[in-house]
Amino acid sequence: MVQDYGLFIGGKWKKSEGKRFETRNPATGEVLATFPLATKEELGDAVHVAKGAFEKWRKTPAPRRGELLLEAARIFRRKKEELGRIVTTEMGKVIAEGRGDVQEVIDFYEYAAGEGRRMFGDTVPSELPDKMCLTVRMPVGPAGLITPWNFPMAIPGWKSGAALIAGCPFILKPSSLTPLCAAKFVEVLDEAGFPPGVVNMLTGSGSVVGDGLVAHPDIRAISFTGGVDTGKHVYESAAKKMIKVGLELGGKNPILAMDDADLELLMDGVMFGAFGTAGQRCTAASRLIVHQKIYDQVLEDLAARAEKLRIGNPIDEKTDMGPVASAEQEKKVLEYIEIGRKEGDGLVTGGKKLTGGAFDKGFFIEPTIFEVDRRKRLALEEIFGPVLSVLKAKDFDDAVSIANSVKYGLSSSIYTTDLRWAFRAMQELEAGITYVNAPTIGAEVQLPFGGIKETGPTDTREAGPTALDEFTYWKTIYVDYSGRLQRAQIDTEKLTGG
Ligand code: TXE
Repeated sequence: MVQDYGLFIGGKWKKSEGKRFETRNPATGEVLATFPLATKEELGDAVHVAKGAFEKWRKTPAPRRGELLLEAARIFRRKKEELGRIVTTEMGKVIAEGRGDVQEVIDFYEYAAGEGRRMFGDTVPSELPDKMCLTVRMPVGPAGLITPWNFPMAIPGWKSGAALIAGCPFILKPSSLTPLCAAKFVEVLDEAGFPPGVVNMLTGSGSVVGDGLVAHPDIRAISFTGGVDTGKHVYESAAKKMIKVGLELGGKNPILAMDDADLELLMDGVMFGAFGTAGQRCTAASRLIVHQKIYDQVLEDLAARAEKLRIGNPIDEKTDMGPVASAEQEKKVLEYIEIGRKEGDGLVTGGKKLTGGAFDKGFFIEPTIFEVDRRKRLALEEIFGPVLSVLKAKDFDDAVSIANSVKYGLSSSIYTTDLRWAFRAMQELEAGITYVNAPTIGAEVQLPFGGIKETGPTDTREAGPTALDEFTYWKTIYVDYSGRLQRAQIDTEKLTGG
């Protein structure tokens, strides 16, 4: 049965005045649920409620906030299978990855809960006697979380976990491709017992709800994951309010394959990195930069491995790669394949939409590999689909220079058995993340996640201890218990006899 959802505001599902849209399974075309396009007024209501809840939530001791996060993690664990299947059904990643999406929420909520008993600041010596100086984190206020469809539980999990432990109520605005995942996500938080108004969700358009959140004067932080153009637009309008903005905008992540690499290990990594989630990860390995000495061998092995991948309904445990997430994604990826052909890139394998039988109902594209010249579009632009560009490098320096020649800087990787190359890659690859002998994907929640260049500003990082930076500001506190006026920079002279 297709359920018609409302908007989650102030701890309740509310009917919306807005028009409705459907969410579908990208493998079968089946309608899964319907959701409203929230109106401007409803956005105003949600922000009002979140602002009201902030007063109480920020005064709730952080360890107590952490207990609620732990309770939510426990429910996510209990419902992991059910939620993982919803991720797969609505977004199209294979079921093992659907479960992984939910596991990432469990991991991060558990991690963030612990932060409730840390959230360390500093105590710093004063230059004057009988005076104490310290720094504490303060919550910035209600936050807007704008999320994409490719990690429909994990990304809301990262953003909300950090906002909640910091003391910020939030309004989640999920991608219109995966609102059901967001609704199920919010249901868990509701069951965990967060106070009304702390957790809110509005489905709707980027222009009304997304833009509206960024522009609203009472929204004090925005955490956004999505495309570069939208991200830049969000950054500009948030700058007008001078609020905190976290942006994560994708990548064109390279794997460097040196001539001393373990080729079996490399192949396993490239297959998972390039074709996991049908290439629709911000950290997907979309470029393989290969040392000329092993280039021919690698190309041959790659084609053989890619052609063995089983494409099909992602809910089937045996499927290696599911569909891309939407008709739009399919169009975009097929356009890039066409660009590759037109620009004279050498098609190694794949290159077609899969048709016939069950394929006709979904958005299935063959795992595709091109040999690409370093100046061509397939070598430089994010495709966000199952398309791998292979480039030939003369040596290590050449490989690094190709790797660094794109506008993105999220993830990177090197396969080598030589420590010199491994350590130089750690130093020289322009990226927020570098893996050694592992593909470009596989972030763990206890470490910072984010990039440089047009992947996003370097002053915020999701996950890890830095996650708090998106939702807190530093307050510096001076406590003078001398009982007299003490003047910094002036009375200090007397103390040192100066
Ligand atoms: O992203 P959008 P889309 C890339 C990837 C993909 C492309 C487009 O290349 O093909 O972006 O995907 C909301 N103000 N990535 O269209 O539009 C929108 O409703 C505020 C990389 O899904 O950026 C959704 O909730 N918000 C990426 C979110 O922004 C607005 C993951 C992302 O949508 C808005 C996804 C506006 N004006 C896509 N307009 C990654 N970094 O991994 C839209 N939104």
